[in-house]
Amino acid sequence: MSSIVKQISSQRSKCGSGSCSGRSLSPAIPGHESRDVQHRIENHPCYSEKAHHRFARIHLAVAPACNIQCNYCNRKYDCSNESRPGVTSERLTPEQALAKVRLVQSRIPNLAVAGIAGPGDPLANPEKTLRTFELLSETGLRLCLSTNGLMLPDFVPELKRLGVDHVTVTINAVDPTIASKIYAWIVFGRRRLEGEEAASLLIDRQMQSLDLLKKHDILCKVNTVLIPGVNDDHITELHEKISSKGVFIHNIMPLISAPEYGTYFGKIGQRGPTDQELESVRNSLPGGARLMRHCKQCRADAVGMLGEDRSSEFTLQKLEEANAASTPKQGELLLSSDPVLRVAVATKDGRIVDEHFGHVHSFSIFEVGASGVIEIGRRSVDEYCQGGYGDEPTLSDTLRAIADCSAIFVQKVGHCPRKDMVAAGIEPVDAYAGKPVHTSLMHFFLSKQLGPLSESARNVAEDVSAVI
Ligand code: CLF
Ligand code: SF4
Repeated sequence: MSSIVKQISSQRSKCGSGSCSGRSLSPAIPGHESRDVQHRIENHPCYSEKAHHRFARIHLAVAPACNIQCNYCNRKYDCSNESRPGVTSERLTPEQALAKVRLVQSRIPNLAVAGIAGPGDPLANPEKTLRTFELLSETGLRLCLSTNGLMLPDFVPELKRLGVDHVTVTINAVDPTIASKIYAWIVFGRRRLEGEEAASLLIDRQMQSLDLLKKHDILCKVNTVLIPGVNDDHITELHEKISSKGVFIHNIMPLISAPEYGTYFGKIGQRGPTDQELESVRNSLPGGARLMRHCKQCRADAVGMLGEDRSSEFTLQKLEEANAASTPKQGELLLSSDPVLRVAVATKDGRIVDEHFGHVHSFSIFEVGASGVIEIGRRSVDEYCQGGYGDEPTLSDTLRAIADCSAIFVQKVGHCPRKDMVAAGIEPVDAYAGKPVHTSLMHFFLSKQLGPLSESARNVAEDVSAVI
């Protein structure tokens, strides 16, 4: 039994269940973001419309509980703030979530983002959510969170520490009278509050959240559920308020309501907006945060590109079957007969090729093949640059430490070490300086292997090339 399968089995038996800087982040003109922001959204399918044609995301359903009751939500189903009503997800433990991500990474090479968006509110389940992000830090994926914002002020610094760079807060009103028509109750500090008292507290906490996200330089998206006759005349005020707090992008989503979903709004016959009403509200907004128009209201265990649903390919049962069939050793790709390249990458955080060869203290070692990219470990080396000159014995030791790699990705490398690398059979590559590690590795691999690969792989290569 593989270690992954053992992990899953033991978790099952336990739970028994099977679903920088204070810079301004708000671009005055969409499409003219700073290089830093551009880099942070270029492979996030929700924050960049361009990226949603090229990159996939996975949602990890590790958070079952919620601390508020939205009138458009039925607790039998997933959090409607990031999910269509009426679909349920398999709950995962954090360890199962990591195993699932590993499998998906091996099958969907353009996977770029891992998000936690339910099925309840991630921060009403802080242990599971934070533990999952901790485990995911080794995957090289962008980490994303979606929350109602009630508990967010307590966790922003921790989320930043864990590498969560994108946070969505669902805010449906900034006026307590209007909000009290949308939320039945909230639970805060062991107290259950209702009406305008509950709505005021929730809004205060959401506004605090936006300030803290800006302070900690985390990109923020606000989701708003458009509810005709309830908050449709209030969207401009809401949009101006959140824009003034540095929110990057605003996603105004239609209420999806039907009696069979069993929600309060469904029962009282509250309708959702027509396409024309939705567009009219979006088009009436003044400048400020850019607008997201490509949301697919995906489910809390969504996998793949936005708008495609591959979650059924990655259920817990499929995960167990795949691992039983392949029994991969740690560090091996699932399809061991595939050609595989091993590459040493100079990267500080495992995500970006951002270190000068002369300053590296450890290399991340990756294997890349047709079935995906996987990090197999880190190798420590001594710093080659000794303040103006390179230390030759250190260079020899470094090249020995990565002798099994066919290439080395660096931000920059000098002429002398470059010659020695080539002589040692290791290709120095600085073409991906400042680029995402996983995408760059896949682009490098596909460029080398294009001939023997299938048409679909060539399509992936073209997609990846477009953003490199
Ligand atoms: Fe998921 Fe949400 Fe992150 Fe995207 S979804 S947690 S920001 S990675 Fe995206 Fe799906 Fe719309 Fe959400 S299309 S429902 S906006
Ligand atoms: Fe439902 Fe999400 Fe609202 Fe909680 S925050 S009540 S899970 S829609």
